[in-house]
Amino acid sequence: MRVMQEIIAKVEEKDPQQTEFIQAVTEVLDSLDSTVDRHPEFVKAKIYERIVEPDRTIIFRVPWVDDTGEVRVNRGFRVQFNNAIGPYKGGLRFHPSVNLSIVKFLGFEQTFKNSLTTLPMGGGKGGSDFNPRGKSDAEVMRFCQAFMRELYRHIGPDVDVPAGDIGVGGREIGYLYGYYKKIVNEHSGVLTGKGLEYGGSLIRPEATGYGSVYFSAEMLTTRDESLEGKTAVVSGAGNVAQYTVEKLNRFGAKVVTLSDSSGSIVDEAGIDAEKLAFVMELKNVRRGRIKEYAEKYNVPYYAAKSVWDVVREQNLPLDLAYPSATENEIDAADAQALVANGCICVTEGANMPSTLEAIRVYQEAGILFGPAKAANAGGVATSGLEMSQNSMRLAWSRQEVDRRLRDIMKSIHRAALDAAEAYGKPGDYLAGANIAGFIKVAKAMYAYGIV
Ligand code: NDP
Ligand code: 2IT
Repeated sequence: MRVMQEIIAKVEEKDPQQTEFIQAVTEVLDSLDSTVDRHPEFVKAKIYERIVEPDRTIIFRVPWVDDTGEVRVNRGFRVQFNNAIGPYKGGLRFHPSVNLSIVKFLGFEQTFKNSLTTLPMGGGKGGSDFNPRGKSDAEVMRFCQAFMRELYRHIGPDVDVPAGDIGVGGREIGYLYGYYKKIVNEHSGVLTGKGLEYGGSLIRPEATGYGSVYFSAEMLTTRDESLEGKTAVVSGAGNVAQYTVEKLNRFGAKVVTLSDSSGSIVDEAGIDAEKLAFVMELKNVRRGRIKEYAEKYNVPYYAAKSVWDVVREQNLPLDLAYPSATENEIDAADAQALVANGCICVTEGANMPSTLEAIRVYQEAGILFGPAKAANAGGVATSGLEMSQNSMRLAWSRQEVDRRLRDIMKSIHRAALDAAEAYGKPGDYLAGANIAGFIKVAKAMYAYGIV
C-alpha cells in the first residue's frame, strides 16, 4: 500500500491540475496493492512508477477556416501511453472539455482495457477541444483535415491506430481516413471505425453498447439473475447509449431513460425499436437534441438534468444502470439514490462515469459493478478485430464478428473474476479488471528491461 500511496502522491505533485488523470491513477493503483508482494520484481524494476508515465505526449496546433472565412485555432492531442503489448490503440475525442488531463486519463485506462481484450493492442488516446456542435459538414471536414495534417506523422497501422470516441463517429473517421490516405498514399488499417466500403468491420458501430450488455448479462448470471423483464436506466444518446438500448431490448429488458448534454427524458413505457430508430435519426443524421423525443412521444423532459439527477429527484425505480455519456456523471449522492431505488447492477458504458466515492457506495451496498475498462471494452476489442481483418485483407460476417465479441466479453468477465479471486478480492470486478489488465502489460514491460 505504501508503494502505491507514494506513487499517487508523486503523480499529484507533478501534475496537481490533472484531476481526472489523478483519479484514474488512484483507482487503478489502489487495486494493485495486492500485486506488490506477489511480484517483487515489478517493484524493483519500478514498473508501477513507469506505468503511470505516458511513453510520449503530443500536443499540436490545429488551425482551420470556418464557413464565414474566419481562421479558428484548436488544440490537438495524442497521448501514446504504453505500447508494451501492441501498437498504441484508442479513440479520438472532439469536445470542448478535452485537455491533457482528460486525454491522459483515457489513455491510461485504455492501456489496461486493451490488455483485457486478449488482443495485442497498447494504449493511447487523443482528440481536440474542437466542438462539433453546430458546425457544418464542411467545417467538420476542414477541421478533420487540419487535425490529420499533423497527426499523420505520429500514427501508422503498426505504430498507433486511432478510432472514435465522443464527437468522433463515422463521419469524422471518413474525413480523417480520407485525408490520411491522400497525404500518405497508403490504404491501410491506420484507423478503425471505418465505413464498410473502405475497410470497416461489421458490428464495430454496435460493439461498445452490445459488449456492455453482454458483460452485464455475465455479471447477472453469477447471481442467478438475467436481463429479462428488468427496468434499465441508460444515460447519453450517442453511439454507446443507442446500441445499449438496442441490445437490452433484444434481451427483454425495458429502457426508460436517455439524455444529452442539455437534459434527460423518461419514458416509462420503454424505448422500443421504433422509438430507438427515431433517436438514431435525431442524433446521427439531424444532430438534434433529445428534447425532441419528449415532444414527439409526449413524455417528461428534464432540462439541464442528468439521468442520475432524475433518478434521485423523481425517485425513479430501476433494476439496472448503464451510464453511457461521460466521466464523473455519477457522484456519491446519485449512487446512493440508485441503490435506494432498487438498482442491482451498474455497468459502465462510458469511461470513468462513476466518481471514486460513487464506487465506494456500490461496493458497500454489495451490488454488481462492471467497471468501464472491462464493461466497455467491446468497442476497442472489435476495433482489434477490424485491424485483424485489415491485415488479412478479408471481411468477416456479422455473425462471425458478433460471436467473437461475445466470446471476448465472456473472457474479460472470467479474467476479472479469476484475478479478483486469485488476489484475495473475490467478486470485486474493479480490482479484478485492474489486476488482470495490469499483469500482462507489466510482464511485457519487465521482459524488455529498462527501456
Ligand atoms: P457520442 O459522442 O456518440 O455520444 C455522447 C453522448 O453523451 C451524447 O448524447 C452527448 O450529449 C453526451 N455527453 C457527452 N459529453 C457530455 C457531458 N459532458 N455532459 C453530459 N452529456 C454528455 O459518444 P460515445 O457514445 O461514443 O461515447 C460515450 C462514452 O462512452 C464516453 O465516455 C466514451 O469515452 C465511452 N466509450 C466509447 C466507445 C466507442 O466505441 N464509441 C468505446 C468505449 C467507451 P450531446 O448529444 O449533447 O453531445
Ligand atoms: O474508449 C474506448 O475504448 C474507445 N473510444 C474505443 C477505442 C478504439 O480504438 O476503438
